[in-house]
Amino acid sequence: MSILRFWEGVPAPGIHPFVRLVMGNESADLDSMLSALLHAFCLSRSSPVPVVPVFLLPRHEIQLRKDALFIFDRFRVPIDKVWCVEELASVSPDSFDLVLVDHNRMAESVKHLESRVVEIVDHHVDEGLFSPITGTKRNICYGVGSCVTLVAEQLAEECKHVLEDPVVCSMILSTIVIDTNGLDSSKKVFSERDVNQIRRVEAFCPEDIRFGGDIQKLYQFIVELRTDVFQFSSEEILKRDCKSGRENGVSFTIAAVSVSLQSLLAHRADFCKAVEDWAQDFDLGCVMTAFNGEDESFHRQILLHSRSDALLLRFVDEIRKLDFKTKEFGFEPLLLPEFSPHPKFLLFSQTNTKASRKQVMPAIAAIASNL
Ligand SMILES: [Mn+2]
Repeated sequence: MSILRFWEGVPAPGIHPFVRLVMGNESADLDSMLSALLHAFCLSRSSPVPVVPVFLLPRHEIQLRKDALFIFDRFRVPIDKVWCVEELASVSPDSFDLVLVDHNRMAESVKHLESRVVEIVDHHVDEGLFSPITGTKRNICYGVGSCVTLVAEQLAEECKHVLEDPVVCSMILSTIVIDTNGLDSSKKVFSERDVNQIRRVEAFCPEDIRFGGDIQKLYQFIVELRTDVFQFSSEEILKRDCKSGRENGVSFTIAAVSVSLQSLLAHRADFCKAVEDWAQDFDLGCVMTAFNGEDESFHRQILLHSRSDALLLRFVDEIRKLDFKTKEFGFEPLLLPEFSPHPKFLLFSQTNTKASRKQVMPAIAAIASNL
């Protein structure tokens, strides 16, 4: 069966007494969405029950992800068939089991479904949860740039022919290119395995995706889709790629944004207010930016916010102590003419531009657990 036909045939909730769900993480970024779409197909070939890809976001928020929308439109992916949080909420937990892709810790919103998890494919640090899941059912490889790389490796073993399908190959290529910042090891942590998958699929991609084999051109093309946020509200920009957690009663939420703090603060008078509203249910809100500056060099920044000045100071103190010890992030106070100092917001530039949320979030979780 072709992969498009598989997606067309994904059943609506309630049609079958039991299904297997393949769900990406709550940021619902390109990697999570495409890992769910591709891995669901891979599993469907040997599954006794129907397999359903799930995007962990409200359906209307798909519109905020222009990189993913480009791929869905370009290849006519029937995303109306994919389940989102609405469909997930409409079925009883005992009518499905769950495969996690691109995460190995459940988001707070779906924590009650933990007992349904039967398999994990992920490239984040293994947090040691779901300990009964072992062996081939626990494919967690930290250091690989993209979860799609792990999914592609499995496709290569189990249904090699789809790795010549232009839709499948284009999805794999564009995701790995984005997750490795165009194979630039000064900007992202990735591995040889990502490079191998790019080399395997690129020849099968149509020319408007391949860009003549120029990985940087494809990277720039997708980055432009991601950074084209001008028609979005500040709230939408914060919600577009967001993850949250809770440790020891301290909750935090972390947005990844692909434009600079300077430009957000200069062009959006409401930006700080939007951060306060977005993070109001959390003890700590972080906005991580990653962007090319006017000099074309790559930068990362972090804005930390808390309603509680005292908590914010304690938190910053701890993260700077950790950073001083490990040199992992290289946080330095960031002074911007666009921003007047405010006790509830602290801004830093991150001189180690390799460390993304994949590295920063576990550090934040570790600090929260000791506060
Ligand atoms: Mn990922």
